[in-house]
Amino acid sequence: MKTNFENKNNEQIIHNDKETAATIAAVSTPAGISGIAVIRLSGDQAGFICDQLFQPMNKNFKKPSQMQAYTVGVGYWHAYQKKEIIDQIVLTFFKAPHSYTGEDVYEISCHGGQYIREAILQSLFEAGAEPAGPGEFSKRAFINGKLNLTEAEAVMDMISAESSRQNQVALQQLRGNLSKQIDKLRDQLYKVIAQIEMIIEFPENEDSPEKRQMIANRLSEINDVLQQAIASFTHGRIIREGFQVVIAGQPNVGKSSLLNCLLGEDRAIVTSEAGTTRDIVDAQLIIDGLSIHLTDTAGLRLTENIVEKEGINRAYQALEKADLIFYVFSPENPNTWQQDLEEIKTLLNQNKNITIIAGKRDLQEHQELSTFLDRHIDNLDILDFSAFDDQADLSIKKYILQTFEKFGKTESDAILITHLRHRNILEKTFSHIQEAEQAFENQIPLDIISGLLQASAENLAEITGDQVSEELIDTIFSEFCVGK
Ligand SMILES: Nc1nc2c(ncn2[C@@H]2O[C@H](COP(=O)(O)OP(=O)(O)O)[C@@H](O)[C@H]2O)c(=O)[nH]1
Ligand SMILES: [Mg+2]
Repeated sequence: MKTNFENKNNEQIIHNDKETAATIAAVSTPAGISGIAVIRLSGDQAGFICDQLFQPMNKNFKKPSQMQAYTVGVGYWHAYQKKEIIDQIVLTFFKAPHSYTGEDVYEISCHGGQYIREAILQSLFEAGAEPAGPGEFSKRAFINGKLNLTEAEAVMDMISAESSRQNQVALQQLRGNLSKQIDKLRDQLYKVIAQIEMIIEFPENEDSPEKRQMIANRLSEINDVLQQAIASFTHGRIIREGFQVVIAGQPNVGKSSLLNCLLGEDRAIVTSEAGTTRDIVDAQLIIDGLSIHLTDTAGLRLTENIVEKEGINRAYQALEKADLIFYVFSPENPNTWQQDLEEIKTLLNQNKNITIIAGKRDLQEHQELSTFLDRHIDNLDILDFSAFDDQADLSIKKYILQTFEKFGKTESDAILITHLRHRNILEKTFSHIQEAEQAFENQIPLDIISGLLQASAENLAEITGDQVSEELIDTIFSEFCVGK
């Protein structure tokens, strides 16, 4: 669709690109019945569209297009061409460029009924607005320089945050922490490039072993910071995505009882029959502001039952993604202990992080289990546990938190990476710089090295979106929800 309108200098602007030209609308609050809902409208035509549909309660109120910026108006919202009054609403006006998207934005706060929401949205479309795509408001904010990419990603993270730590890392990112650190690294790189360029231009004055050594030192300092940032992803990913704890072991050892105990509710079915849990049971737990994803699995045993077999396959899939595995032993099945050791060995070969739970501590035979484990297990933590002990959940929770704290903890002022996208870019930058360092050592011509460093700096800029392809922007924003 082509939209023609005039800008402030009365020049006719023809936008062929619907994405930047159209005035877009979407409901920004979730579906379902709520006290109020907010519908957002953004674009040059927003005021004109509202004029057709909004009737101020007070006759002395200005119409939407003439409202003072950052004020609200109360009034009636009409269907297109005044067919009916839909709702009594509050209209808020954010004037370009000081709005979320950088364009004129009107927010309609209406009553949160399904009919009202849909009818108001429909009226906006009939009056000339177009449906906003996923993340389109944020994408416009990015295009208009209101947010950079890391900040836009942080907005999404804040929306999906379930725990205070998730919220805190996202908030830091939204406040520009990461962007500033990345910009600083880029500045440092450009300074090195400038020094190299000086040597290329004025070799007789600028080239010296000392100067070359200084450049080599600078590059290795930059790469140290990059390496630390890459390593911080182990910690950062867990904060953003949650700590994955998977409970595994033979049937009937008390896995589901452990899950229930940690959750403080009877989530998974517990029976004395082996093979009760056949599917994966996922649950969420928040310990000290950290999101924990707990997974209870089917007991690992050979079985002919098709359903149980599938359950065991899923158990192995869950184990692959685990950050921490609680491998549960029970004093009641000494005949499977040896097999358990084999299972653990296999998991350890896959670099899994395992803690042994010596379960059913309340049983008399527990001592034998302890002796067996002490004899056969080294280098793994062994926790005694009984589902019938009131305080058991507290010590296990504390243990989970301590284990998480050990994961790649970084210094507080260091860069903390929480997105795989950022880590991949940092890794690429790191290897480019390493290549440049090598080339420098091997006396490769300086213009080649300068080119390599230039590429590294540009690569780094993909994190904040200062240098970024259209496709990447589309991919990132398409993961957002409609209305944001
Ligand atoms: N004595 C004792 N029995 C337990 C304990 N935990 C679980 N059980 C019992 O062991 C049986 C199997 O428990 P369940 O949690 O379903 O084990 P799962 O098959 O590994 O998930 C049930 O009869 C539970 O009541 C415990 O700590 N002590
Ligand atoms: Mg079970």
